[in-house]
Amino acid sequence: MKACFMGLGYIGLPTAIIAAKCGVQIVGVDINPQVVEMTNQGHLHIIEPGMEELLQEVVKNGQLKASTTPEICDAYFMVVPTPFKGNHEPDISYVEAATRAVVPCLKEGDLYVIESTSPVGTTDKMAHLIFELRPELRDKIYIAYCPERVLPGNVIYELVHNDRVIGGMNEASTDKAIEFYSQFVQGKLHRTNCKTAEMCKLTENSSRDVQIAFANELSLICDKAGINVWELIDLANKHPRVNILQPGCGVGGHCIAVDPYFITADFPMESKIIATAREINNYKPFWGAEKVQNTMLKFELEHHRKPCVAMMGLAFKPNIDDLRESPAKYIITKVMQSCNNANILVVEPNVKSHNVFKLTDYKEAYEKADIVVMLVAHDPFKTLPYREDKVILDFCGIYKK
Ligand code: SAJ
Repeated sequence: MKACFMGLGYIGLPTAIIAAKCGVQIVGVDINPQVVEMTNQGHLHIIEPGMEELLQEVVKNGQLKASTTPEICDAYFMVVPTPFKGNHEPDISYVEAATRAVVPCLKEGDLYVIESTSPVGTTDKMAHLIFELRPELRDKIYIAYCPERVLPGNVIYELVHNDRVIGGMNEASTDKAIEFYSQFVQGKLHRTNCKTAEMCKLTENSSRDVQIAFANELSLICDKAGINVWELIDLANKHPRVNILQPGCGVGGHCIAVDPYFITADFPMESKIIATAREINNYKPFWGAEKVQNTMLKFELEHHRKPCVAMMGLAFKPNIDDLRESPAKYIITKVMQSCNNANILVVEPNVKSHNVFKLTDYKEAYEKADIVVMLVAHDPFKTLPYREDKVILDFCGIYKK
């Protein structure tokens, strides 16, 4: 079995590596020649614990090679980004480009799978494109959609153990895709059709977005009402059928803050809760920045000097070094712009250095600061004792105050 993975990013590369480890011959394709070169040298261009050792092993034993162009294989996987355009409209141009690139390689009996998070109907659209370009392949190839579900940082375990949803264009396509994934997935493989599988991925991330929005909304209400939101949620969660998530400084990353728009763009009249959740979660970092600015002004009025402020955390969630689409980064940038960078200490223990922010050690910043803003619940921050002599804005529940 020889498989081609189109896209060697945070999902494509680990999946290709795990499949190679389980005996599939892999050609990994990426448009970025640097990624291809690094991969062929056994160097991981993404950050994922334990993955580089596996890459080196499969490159060394010839199970995986990378290239900028696809070649003739038995199965093709589209694992490219699906961002959104200006007006939150999904952009499936990378999926289309990857599909066009593999079409000349397709032959009777091959399997074509989309893993990229995609709006409902994308698999049908790509099938249409394939058959337009290669009409002789109609009913001769297998087409399916199979979304990924892994949590960055825990990919090796989750790729193998998570259940997967597999939706074929027809029963034979579902069978063929299940046959492929059962080579390396130990979780259950659930059968469905491609539209349901596409919607399932969007539903999973929208569900989390809505639940986080509920927690964030509570935090706004509690702030006004003078109620400790952390205590409130802990108490409400004592009810056997209530399970509220934690508020934070917003929703970051490239999945949960993006995927719900793939539903709202296509079903605007029907997706009111999903759209509102997006608004609430987008508003939270804006609210956070205002809160910090107001606290700084209050301090200045009371103490007749500008405060020193420690901004604790830059990443988009706890204990990772990924800063992309981070609400904490947004808050820091906004606050710095409003005060000409004066007296702001930026802390991110998971990153050595940053090209925009000068980073300060977390203990040093905490010691020096008059105002401490807890933005991300990184583990090291939890070791800092609560200090009554400082103003502490706890946006992520370090002290639950
Ligand atoms: N967050 C909160 N409060 C919470 C939980 C999370 O504010 O109680 C925030 C985080 O700080 C972060 C954002 O939400 O800014 C997203 O973090 P996350 O851990 O919820 O999710 P991601 O984006 O790292 O990964 C998600 C996962 N999806 C679900 O849990 C439904 C993962 O399984 C998916 O594979 C991934 O999206 C993806 O690639 O789609």
